[in-house]
Amino acid sequence: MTDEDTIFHRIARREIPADIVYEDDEVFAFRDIAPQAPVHVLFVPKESVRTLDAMKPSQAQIVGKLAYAAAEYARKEGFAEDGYRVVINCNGHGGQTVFQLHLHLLAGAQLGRFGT
Ligand code: D5M
Repeated sequence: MTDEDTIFHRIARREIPADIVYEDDEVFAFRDIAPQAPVHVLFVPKESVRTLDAMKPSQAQIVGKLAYAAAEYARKEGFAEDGYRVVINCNGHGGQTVFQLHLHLLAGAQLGRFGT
C-alpha cells in the first residue's frame, strides 16, 4: 500500500463501500465507521496529502475546502446553530491512523472537552 492507496483512496474510487454524504470536484465526505458522536463525518480531499504536516504551501487551501464543505454540510443538515466540532489528527501523538488528510466533523450532542 503506497501513500496514494489508503483506505480513503479506495473509498473515493468506490472499491470499498462507504456511506458517502457529500462530493464535489475536490472533496468527498462519508460517515465514520466508528462514530464518536451521533454525527461523525470525515471530509477528505481528492488530492493526495499524507498529513497536515506534509502539506505544501500550494496545498494550504485544501484545509479551507474541507472546513467549508463541513460547515455547509452542518448548515444543510440543520445542526450548525446547535454547534459542532472539527478535528484534524496529525501523526502519532495526534492519533492519526489513516495517512490521507481528513477532517472529522462531530455533532449531534454536547461534546466533552478534549485533551489527554
Ligand atoms: O481517523 C481515521 C478515521 O477513519 C477513524 O475515525 C475511523 C475511520 N475509518 C477507518 N476506516 C474506515 C472506513 N472503511 N469507512 C469509514 N470510516 C473509516 P484518524 O484521524 O486517522 O484517527
